[in-house]
Amino acid sequence: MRIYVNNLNELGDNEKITINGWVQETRKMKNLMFIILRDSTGTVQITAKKDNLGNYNEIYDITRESVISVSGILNKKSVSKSGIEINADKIEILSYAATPLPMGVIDRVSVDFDTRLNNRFIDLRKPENLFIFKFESELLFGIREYMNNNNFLEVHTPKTVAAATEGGADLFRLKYFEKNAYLNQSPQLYKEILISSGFDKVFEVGPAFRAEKENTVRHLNEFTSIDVEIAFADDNYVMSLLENSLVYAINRTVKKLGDGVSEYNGSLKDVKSPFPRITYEESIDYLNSKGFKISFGDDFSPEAMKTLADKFDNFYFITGWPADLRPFYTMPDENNPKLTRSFDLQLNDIEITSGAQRIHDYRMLEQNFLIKGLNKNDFEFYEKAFKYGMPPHAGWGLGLERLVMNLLHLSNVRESTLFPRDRTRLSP
Ligand code: AMO
Repeated sequence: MRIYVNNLNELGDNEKITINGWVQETRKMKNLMFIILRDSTGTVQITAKKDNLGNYNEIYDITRESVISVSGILNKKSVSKSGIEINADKIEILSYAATPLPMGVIDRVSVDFDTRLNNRFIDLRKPENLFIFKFESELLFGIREYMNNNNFLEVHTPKTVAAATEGGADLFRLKYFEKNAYLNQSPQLYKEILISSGFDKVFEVGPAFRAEKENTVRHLNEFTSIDVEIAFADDNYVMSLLENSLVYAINRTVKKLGDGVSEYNGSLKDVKSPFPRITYEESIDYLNSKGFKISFGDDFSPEAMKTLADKFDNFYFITGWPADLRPFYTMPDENNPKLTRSFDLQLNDIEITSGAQRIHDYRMLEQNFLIKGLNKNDFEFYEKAFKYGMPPHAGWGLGLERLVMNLLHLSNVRESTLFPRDRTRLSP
């Protein structure tokens, strides 16, 4: 059993242990030195005495961020800050860190974001950055658990595809032997095909690619999409599923990670469903009452979204979007064909989910290809699945990085992306 820093409290005083990690800091006297060792769970002070260590001289010159393995005796009555230290009787150097470091891990001097991303391997050693991805992992686990408890099938659809999902623009093209192919923008068409296959409730977590040129704090060119599609469901049904799965996953994560979460967002423990709803048309009325000049059919600017967000504490839905602003597969509203049975879930001023009830009648779908100026031949593989028995269905797509960014109050979606892909960045 490996021992981690956060296990030390549970162990007995004077117990003999071995622990591994990075040399975060050293403080040296002549025959005595202190090493702050860091692992993925925290830091602990190592006391290294010349008398106890055959390789003391070597250890004395150890560089910051080198990797070591320490065996010694646990002292739980230490005068160090944490009250715990390890008196080393053996320190093995597993890997030397070169100097100077490209950037520090705990240094107070701040480096610019590009330097951080260029040296992401070391930037992620900062506990506060590691925490973002612990949070993401727990959150996603909670969503998966919720879906699993509700009999969803987790599926994996292709990312190299022949047709555009979300309309013609924003596609990364690639050569696929003799053919032209694209990186998929969304599993949309495939998750719908699986509904015709009788899979009933599917969900997928996978990469989605968008060749959007916008270089903003909320746009990535590759992001992680959590997608859901359900047979015999409408827009209201999948909105409930969305709010309930999010509340479940957030509560579970807050319970597991505790105070760490509060440091980023103190109000996360208060998130409750159902989330408030406002229609697109009500949003326009509200915004125009605040001095905006928005007409039916306009999308909302970032400034308008900020004003609207002030009306709500947390998550809220904007429902009933105009057909002109939604993709071809969106079900029109039977009471007003200019509108659709669609929604966005907002968190603060940022859209984190889009969803809708879908068209399931292939004649209606064909009509929509025409309206949207799409070539129906490109979608033959998709349309075919609608001709031989397609249930009514609905679903949504949720951007994982945007969700984490907003829940933890981060100012840039790149902070919640391990290795971001944006307009100018393709490495690391
Ligand atoms: P949409 O295109 O709105 O809908 O995408 C769904 C969600 O994915 C996230 N997202 C992004 N995140 C980071 N960078 C981007 N460039 C980016 N683009 C989208 C957002 C967004 O809300 N097929 C539909 C979903 C559906 O109806 O099921 C779709 O892809 O969080």
